[in-house]
Amino acid sequence: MNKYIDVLPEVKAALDSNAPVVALESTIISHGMPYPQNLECAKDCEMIIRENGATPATVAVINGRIKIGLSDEQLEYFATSNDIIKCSRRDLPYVISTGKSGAATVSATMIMASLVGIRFFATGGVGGVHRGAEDSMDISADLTELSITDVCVISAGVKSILDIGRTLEYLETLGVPVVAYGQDQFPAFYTRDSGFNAALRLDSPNEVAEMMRAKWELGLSGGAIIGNPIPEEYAMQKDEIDSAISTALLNASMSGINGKEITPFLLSSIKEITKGHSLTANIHLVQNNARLAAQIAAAYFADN
Ligand code: PSU
Ligand code: MN
Repeated sequence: MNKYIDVLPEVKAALDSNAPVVALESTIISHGMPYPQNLECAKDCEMIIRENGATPATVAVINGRIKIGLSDEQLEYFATSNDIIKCSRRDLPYVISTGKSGAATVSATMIMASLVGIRFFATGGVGGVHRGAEDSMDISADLTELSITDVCVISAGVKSILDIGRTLEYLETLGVPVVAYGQDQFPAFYTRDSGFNAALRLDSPNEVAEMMRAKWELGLSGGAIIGNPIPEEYAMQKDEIDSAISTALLNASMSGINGKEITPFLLSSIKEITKGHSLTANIHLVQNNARLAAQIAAAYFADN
Protein backbone atom coordinates (compact mmCIF):
# COMPACT_ATOMS: atom_id res chain seq x y z
CA MET A 1 0.00 0.00 0.00
CA ASN A 2 2.87 2.35 0.76
CA LYS A 3 3.47 2.26 -2.95
CA TYR A 4 0.47 4.59 -3.28
CA ILE A 5 -0.37 6.05 0.14
CA ASP A 6 1.17 8.59 2.52
CA VAL A 7 -0.38 8.72 5.97
CA LEU A 8 0.30 11.79 8.10
CA PRO A 9 2.32 10.66 11.19
CA GLU A 10 -0.35 11.89 13.61
CA VAL A 11 -3.01 9.88 11.78
CA LYS A 12 -0.80 6.81 11.57
CA ALA A 13 -0.18 6.95 15.32
CA ALA A 14 -3.92 7.13 15.99
CA LEU A 15 -4.67 4.24 13.63
CA ASP A 16 -1.88 2.09 15.09
CA SER A 17 -3.26 2.53 18.61
CA ASN A 18 -6.89 1.90 17.59
CA ALA A 19 -7.82 5.48 18.48
CA PRO A 20 -10.73 7.23 16.74
CA VAL A 21 -9.99 8.90 13.39
CA VAL A 22 -12.49 10.87 11.29
CA ALA A 23 -11.97 11.35 7.56
CA LEU A 24 -12.88 14.62 5.84
CA GLU A 25 -13.28 15.08 2.10
CA SER A 26 -11.42 17.53 -0.11
CA THR A 27 -13.98 18.18 -2.88
CA ILE A 28 -15.94 20.34 -0.51
CA ILE A 29 -12.78 22.48 -0.24
CA SER A 30 -11.88 22.65 -3.94
CA HIS A 31 -15.33 22.53 -5.57
CA GLY A 32 -17.92 23.05 -2.83
CA MET A 33 -17.08 26.43 -1.32
CA PRO A 34 -15.25 29.61 -2.36
CA TYR A 35 -11.96 30.84 -0.89
CA PRO A 36 -11.33 31.76 1.91
CA GLN A 37 -14.42 30.22 3.58
CA ASN A 38 -13.42 26.80 2.23
CA LEU A 39 -10.06 26.94 4.01
CA GLU A 40 -11.52 28.29 7.25
CA CYS A 41 -14.21 25.62 7.25
CA ALA A 42 -11.68 22.84 6.60
CA LYS A 43 -9.48 24.00 9.47
CA ASP A 44 -12.43 24.50 11.82
CA CYS A 45 -13.67 20.97 11.09
CA GLU A 46 -10.27 19.55 11.96
CA MET A 47 -10.26 21.53 15.22
CA ILE A 48 -13.79 20.43 16.14
CA ILE A 49 -12.85 16.78 15.55
CA ARG A 50 -9.86 17.14 17.88
CA GLU A 51 -11.97 18.87 20.54
CA ASN A 52 -14.34 15.92 20.43
CA GLY A 53 -11.71 13.30 21.01
CA ALA A 54 -10.71 12.10 17.55
CA THR A 55 -7.96 12.71 15.00
CA PRO A 56 -8.95 14.37 11.70
CA ALA A 57 -7.69 13.11 8.35
CA THR A 58 -8.54 15.11 5.27
CA VAL A 59 -8.21 12.85 2.24
CA ALA A 60 -6.95 13.80 -1.24
CA VAL A 61 -4.53 12.88 -4.04
CA ILE A 62 -1.47 15.09 -4.57
CA ASN A 63 0.83 14.47 -7.54
CA GLY A 64 -0.46 10.95 -7.83
CA ARG A 65 -0.01 10.08 -4.13
CA ILE A 66 -2.95 9.27 -1.86
CA LYS A 67 -2.74 11.55 1.16
CA ILE A 68 -4.44 10.54 4.39
CA GLY A 69 -4.21 13.72 6.43
CA LEU A 70 -3.14 17.04 4.91
CA SER A 71 -0.75 19.68 6.22
CA ASP A 72 -1.90 23.32 6.46
CA GLU A 73 0.01 24.09 3.25
CA GLN A 74 -1.72 21.25 1.44
CA LEU A 75 -5.13 22.41 2.68
CA GLU A 76 -4.30 25.87 1.37
CA TYR A 77 -3.36 24.36 -1.99
CA PHE A 78 -6.74 22.64 -2.33
CA ALA A 79 -8.51 25.81 -1.22
CA THR A 80 -6.84 28.04 -3.81
CA SER A 81 -5.80 25.97 -6.83
CA ASN A 82 -7.97 25.95 -9.95
CA ASP A 83 -6.69 22.82 -11.61
CA ILE A 84 -7.70 20.15 -9.15
CA ILE A 85 -9.69 17.25 -10.56
CA LYS A 86 -12.92 16.36 -8.80
CA CYS A 87 -12.31 12.71 -8.22
CA SER A 88 -14.84 9.93 -7.64
CA ARG A 89 -14.24 6.14 -7.78
CA ARG A 90 -13.92 6.13 -11.57
CA ASP A 91 -11.29 8.93 -11.64
CA LEU A 92 -9.02 7.65 -8.89
CA PRO A 93 -6.78 5.21 -10.85
CA TYR A 94 -6.23 7.78 -13.63
CA VAL A 95 -5.34 10.61 -11.27
CA ILE A 96 -2.88 8.33 -9.48
CA SER A 97 -1.26 6.80 -12.57
CA THR A 98 -0.78 10.18 -14.27
CA GLY A 99 0.61 11.87 -11.16
CA LYS A 100 -2.13 14.48 -11.04
CA SER A 101 -3.86 16.05 -8.03
CA GLY A 102 -7.44 15.21 -7.22
CA ALA A 103 -9.98 16.27 -4.65
CA ALA A 104 -11.91 13.34 -3.26
CA THR A 105 -15.70 13.22 -3.39
CA VAL A 106 -17.64 11.14 -0.89
CA SER A 107 -17.07 7.96 -2.91
CA ALA A 108 -13.32 8.49 -3.36
CA THR A 109 -12.89 9.55 0.27
CA MET A 110 -14.63 6.38 1.44
CA ILE A 111 -12.31 4.25 -0.69
CA MET A 112 -9.11 5.91 0.47
CA ALA A 113 -10.23 6.06 4.12
CA SER A 114 -11.08 2.38 4.12
CA LEU A 115 -7.70 1.46 2.59
CA VAL A 116 -6.10 2.55 5.86
CA GLY A 117 -8.88 1.37 8.18
CA ILE A 118 -10.69 4.65 8.86
CA ARG A 119 -14.35 3.87 9.62
CA PHE A 120 -16.03 7.26 10.06
CA PHE A 121 -16.23 10.23 7.72
CA ALA A 122 -17.90 13.63 8.02
CA THR A 123 -19.10 15.67 5.05
CA GLY A 124 -21.82 18.16 4.16
CA GLY A 125 -24.23 16.28 1.95
CA VAL A 126 -23.87 12.99 0.14
CA GLY A 127 -24.49 12.91 -3.62
CA GLY A 128 -27.61 11.14 -4.85
CA VAL A 129 -30.22 10.80 -7.57
CA HIS A 130 -30.43 14.08 -9.45
CA ARG A 131 -33.76 15.63 -10.32
CA GLY A 132 -34.64 14.48 -13.83
CA ALA A 133 -32.44 11.39 -13.48
CA GLU A 134 -35.17 9.42 -15.27
CA ASP A 135 -33.82 11.17 -18.42
CA SER A 136 -30.23 12.08 -17.56
CA MET A 137 -29.38 8.89 -15.58
CA ASP A 138 -27.34 11.17 -13.29
CA ILE A 139 -27.00 9.21 -10.06
CA SER A 140 -23.98 9.92 -7.88
CA ALA A 141 -21.33 7.25 -7.49
CA ASP A 142 -21.57 8.05 -3.76
CA LEU A 143 -24.61 5.79 -3.50
CA THR A 144 -23.06 2.62 -4.91
CA GLU A 145 -19.95 3.27 -2.86
CA LEU A 146 -22.06 3.28 0.30
CA SER A 147 -23.22 -0.22 -0.57
CA ILE A 148 -19.72 -1.70 -0.80
CA THR A 149 -17.19 0.24 1.26
CA ASP A 150 -17.10 -0.02 5.05
CA VAL A 151 -17.23 3.65 6.03
CA CYS A 152 -20.03 5.34 7.97
CA VAL A 153 -20.81 8.77 6.50
CA ILE A 154 -22.13 11.50 8.77
CA SER A 155 -23.88 14.14 6.65
CA ALA A 156 -26.78 16.58 6.78
CA GLY A 157 -28.68 14.29 4.45
CA VAL A 158 -28.31 14.46 0.71
CA LYS A 159 -28.08 17.83 -0.97
CA SER A 160 -31.51 19.34 -1.52
CA ILE A 161 -30.67 20.04 -5.16
CA LEU A 162 -31.36 16.31 -5.62
CA ASP A 163 -34.45 14.14 -5.86
CA ILE A 164 -34.49 13.09 -2.22
CA GLY A 165 -37.38 10.61 -2.51
CA ARG A 166 -35.71 8.68 -5.33
CA THR A 167 -32.36 8.85 -3.54
CA LEU A 168 -33.88 7.17 -0.48
CA GLU A 169 -35.47 4.47 -2.67
CA TYR A 170 -32.16 3.82 -4.38
CA LEU A 171 -30.37 3.52 -1.04
CA GLU A 172 -32.96 1.02 0.14
CA THR A 173 -32.37 -1.10 -2.97
CA LEU A 174 -28.63 -0.98 -2.32
CA GLY A 175 -29.12 -2.06 1.28
CA VAL A 176 -27.62 1.06 2.81
CA PRO A 177 -28.90 1.95 6.32
CA VAL A 178 -30.21 5.52 6.31
CA VAL A 179 -30.55 6.95 9.79
CA ALA A 180 -32.13 10.20 10.90
CA TYR A 181 -30.23 11.44 13.93
CA GLY A 182 -32.34 12.76 16.80
CA GLN A 183 -35.56 13.06 14.78
CA ASP A 184 -37.77 10.98 12.49
CA GLN A 185 -37.44 13.11 9.35
CA PHE A 186 -34.56 12.70 6.99
CA PRO A 187 -32.87 16.12 6.87
CA ALA A 188 -32.48 18.14 3.64
CA PHE A 189 -29.02 19.69 3.96
CA TYR A 190 -29.91 23.42 4.23
CA THR A 191 -33.12 22.61 6.13
CA ARG A 192 -33.99 20.09 8.85
CA ASP A 193 -36.86 18.28 7.16
CA SER A 194 -36.90 16.80 3.66
CA GLY A 195 -40.56 15.83 3.90
CA PHE A 196 -39.48 12.17 4.01
CA ASN A 197 -39.00 10.10 7.12
CA ALA A 198 -35.78 8.11 7.28
CA ALA A 199 -36.28 4.39 7.64
CA LEU A 200 -34.25 4.38 10.86
CA ARG A 201 -33.78 6.71 13.79
CA LEU A 202 -31.00 6.82 16.40
CA ASP A 203 -30.50 9.36 19.15
CA SER A 204 -26.96 9.11 20.51
CA PRO A 205 -23.40 8.61 19.25
CA ASN A 206 -23.28 5.30 21.11
CA GLU A 207 -26.39 3.99 19.35
CA VAL A 208 -24.85 4.79 15.98
CA ALA A 209 -21.55 3.16 16.98
CA GLU A 210 -23.38 0.00 18.04
CA MET A 211 -25.38 -0.19 14.81
CA MET A 212 -22.18 0.04 12.78
CA ARG A 213 -20.50 -2.56 14.97
CA ALA A 214 -23.40 -4.98 14.45
CA LYS A 215 -23.36 -4.37 10.70
CA TRP A 216 -19.64 -4.92 10.30
CA GLU A 217 -19.31 -7.79 12.78
CA LEU A 218 -22.02 -9.59 10.82
CA GLY A 219 -20.03 -9.13 7.63
CA LEU A 220 -22.66 -6.85 6.11
CA SER A 221 -20.24 -4.82 4.08
CA GLY A 222 -20.80 -1.20 3.14
CA GLY A 223 -21.44 2.04 4.94
CA ALA A 224 -24.40 3.96 6.25
CA ILE A 225 -25.72 7.50 6.05
CA ILE A 226 -26.26 9.24 9.36
CA GLY A 227 -28.48 12.22 8.54
CA ASN A 228 -27.65 14.89 11.07
CA PRO A 229 -29.99 17.89 10.77
CA ILE A 230 -28.47 21.36 10.49
CA PRO A 231 -28.80 23.17 13.86
CA GLU A 232 -32.04 25.14 14.04
CA GLU A 233 -30.32 28.52 14.31
CA TYR A 234 -28.46 28.03 11.02
CA ALA A 235 -31.23 26.35 9.01
CA MET A 236 -32.45 28.25 5.95
CA GLN A 237 -36.02 29.32 5.28
CA LYS A 238 -37.64 26.67 3.11
CA ASP A 239 -39.10 29.25 0.67
CA GLU A 240 -35.75 30.96 0.19
CA ILE A 241 -33.83 27.78 -0.54
CA ASP A 242 -36.54 26.16 -2.67
CA SER A 243 -36.78 29.12 -5.00
CA ALA A 244 -32.97 29.46 -5.16
CA ILE A 245 -32.69 25.78 -6.14
CA SER A 246 -35.31 26.18 -8.88
CA THR A 247 -33.52 29.19 -10.34
CA ALA A 248 -30.13 27.47 -10.11
CA LEU A 249 -31.47 24.34 -11.85
CA LEU A 250 -32.86 26.54 -14.64
CA ASN A 251 -29.50 28.34 -14.96
CA ALA A 252 -27.73 24.99 -15.18
CA SER A 253 -29.96 23.65 -17.90
CA MET A 254 -29.77 26.88 -19.92
CA SER A 255 -25.96 26.84 -19.65
CA GLY A 256 -25.84 23.18 -20.71
CA ILE A 257 -24.05 22.13 -17.53
CA ASN A 258 -24.05 18.39 -16.85
CA GLY A 259 -22.06 15.46 -15.47
CA LYS A 260 -19.61 16.13 -12.66
CA GLU A 261 -19.85 19.92 -13.15
CA ILE A 262 -23.49 20.09 -12.13
CA THR A 263 -23.14 19.85 -8.34
CA PRO A 264 -20.39 22.51 -8.02
CA PHE A 265 -22.30 24.76 -10.44
CA LEU A 266 -25.53 24.49 -8.46
CA LEU A 267 -23.83 25.10 -5.10
CA SER A 268 -22.13 28.22 -6.35
CA SER A 269 -25.21 29.48 -8.17
CA ILE A 270 -27.36 28.98 -5.04
CA LYS A 271 -24.81 30.89 -3.02
CA GLU A 272 -25.09 33.86 -5.41
CA ILE A 273 -28.88 33.77 -5.44
CA THR A 274 -29.16 33.62 -1.65
CA LYS A 275 -26.47 36.32 -1.21
CA GLY A 276 -24.29 33.95 0.75
CA HIS A 277 -26.95 32.52 3.08
CA SER A 278 -26.52 29.03 1.66
CA LEU A 279 -22.76 29.18 2.19
CA THR A 280 -23.19 30.14 5.84
CA ALA A 281 -25.62 27.25 6.31
CA ASN A 282 -23.28 24.87 4.49
CA ILE A 283 -20.34 25.80 6.73
CA HIS A 284 -22.32 25.30 9.93
CA LEU A 285 -23.84 22.00 8.88
CA VAL A 286 -20.45 20.58 7.95
CA GLN A 287 -19.03 21.60 11.31
CA ASN A 288 -22.02 20.06 13.05
CA ASN A 289 -21.33 16.80 11.19
CA ALA A 290 -17.64 16.88 12.08
CA ARG A 291 -18.61 17.13 15.76
CA LEU A 292 -21.05 14.22 15.63
CA ALA A 293 -18.66 12.07 13.58
CA ALA A 294 -15.93 12.53 16.19
CA GLN A 295 -18.34 11.60 18.97
CA ILE A 296 -19.50 8.49 17.10
CA ALA A 297 -15.92 7.42 16.32
CA ALA A 298 -14.94 7.98 19.96
CA ALA A 299 -17.89 5.83 21.11
CA TYR A 300 -17.02 3.10 18.61
CA PHE A 301 -13.38 2.86 19.63
CA ALA A 302 -14.05 3.29 23.37
CA ASP A 303 -15.00 -0.37 23.63
CA ASN A 304 -13.53 -1.85 20.49
N1 PSU B 1 -21.13 18.22 0.55
C1 PSU B 1 -21.03 19.59 0.52
N2 PSU B 1 -20.46 20.15 -0.59
C2 PSU B 1 -19.97 19.39 -1.64
C3 PSU B 1 -20.08 17.96 -1.61
C4 PSU B 1 -20.67 17.43 -0.49
O1 PSU B 1 -21.45 20.28 1.48
O2 PSU B 1 -19.45 19.96 -2.60
C5 PSU B 1 -19.55 17.11 -2.78
C6 PSU B 1 -19.14 15.73 -2.28
O3 PSU B 1 -17.80 15.54 -2.65
C7 PSU B 1 -20.04 14.75 -3.00
C8 PSU B 1 -20.21 15.48 -4.31
O4 PSU B 1 -19.47 13.49 -3.15
O5 PSU B 1 -20.46 16.82 -3.85
C9 PSU B 1 -21.32 14.88 -5.15
O6 PSU B 1 -21.03 15.13 -6.49
P1 PSU B 1 -21.87 14.40 -7.66
O7 PSU B 1 -23.25 14.91 -7.47
O8 PSU B 1 -21.22 14.90 -8.95
O9 PSU B 1 -21.70 12.94 -7.45
MN1 MN C 1 -23.34 12.87 -11.34
